[in-house]
Amino acid sequence: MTVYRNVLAGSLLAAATSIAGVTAVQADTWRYAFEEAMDEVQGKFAQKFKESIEANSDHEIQLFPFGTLGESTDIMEQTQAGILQFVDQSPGFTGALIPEAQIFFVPYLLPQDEEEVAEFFRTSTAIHETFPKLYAEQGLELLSMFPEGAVGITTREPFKSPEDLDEMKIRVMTNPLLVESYKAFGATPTPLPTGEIYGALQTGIVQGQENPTFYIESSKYYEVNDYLTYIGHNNYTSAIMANKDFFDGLSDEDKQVVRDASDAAFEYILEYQKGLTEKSIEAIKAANPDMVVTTLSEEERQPFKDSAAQVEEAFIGMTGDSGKALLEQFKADLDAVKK
Ligand code: 6CS
Repeated sequence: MTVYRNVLAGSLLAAATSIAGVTAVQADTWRYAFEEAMDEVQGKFAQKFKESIEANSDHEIQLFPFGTLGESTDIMEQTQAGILQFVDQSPGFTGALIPEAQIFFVPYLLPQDEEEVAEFFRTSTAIHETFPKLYAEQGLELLSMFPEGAVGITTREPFKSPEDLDEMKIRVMTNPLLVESYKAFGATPTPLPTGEIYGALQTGIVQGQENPTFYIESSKYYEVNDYLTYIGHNNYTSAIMANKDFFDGLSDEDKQVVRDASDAAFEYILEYQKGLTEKSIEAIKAANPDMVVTTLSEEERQPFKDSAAQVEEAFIGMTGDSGKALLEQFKADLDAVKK
């Protein structure tokens, strides 16, 4: 009997070891880099994504915040090369790789209303069908595009009109359409990587920059600029994607785990941002009591709005028929979510 028990125990142990062995082979560590710090919007999204993947599979996610692996263009190259499995890169930078992604820089295209913005990202055919094909051509599986908040412009001197922006150098992300957009606003656009913004503002290489409010607060641009102006021209967009070969090689079950994690992080990040702009403005004012926060009136915005047509034309010039069709789809998707 004892012998029988020992044999049985031995074979159970062997079976358990083999199951453990199989599990160990399947449990991978996936690397995910993003363009912001852990406690900024992209970092919050990434942590939710990680939490969901790790709760629903044996895989582990290793997070690389801004600065740990280089600039935005570096983490994109590393993802395309398969060194990283996931990357969050804003169309502001992807626009240099996928010209159509620059659509997010046609001024006044996205609505101001946060719920409309959220619903657009949730339901848009352009986002869920057209863009995935364009990203796939670059070896990327697009998982989610999400908003990061209304874009504000910080400057050394106040402005209310395109004339006031004359001769002002404004730092922008490195894509040609954003350059066109700031030219149309009357300014002198200066494309620079993220890591150079603060120094450029401090030394006067540029006199201003644009970003969502939480980022202006966390990056402390209020230390070097005293004016924060909202002209209502845009909402900052970001996107998370996977290396396509890696994603295509996953089991159907793992693909679903990844998609579910991305959906969970999307809903979470919309909720997380409720009231964030207002909170950040308060924090900025507390840190720099000299900060003047201005929201231009409809009338004051009009000359900036008038420049949108010229930027739209430039977008079509850069992207041809593909961009034209995308723009039409984008507008139809936006119409569908207008309240
Ligand atoms: O302006 C930039 O370069 C940075 N802004 C934000 C909101 N996120 C990351 C990006 O690199």
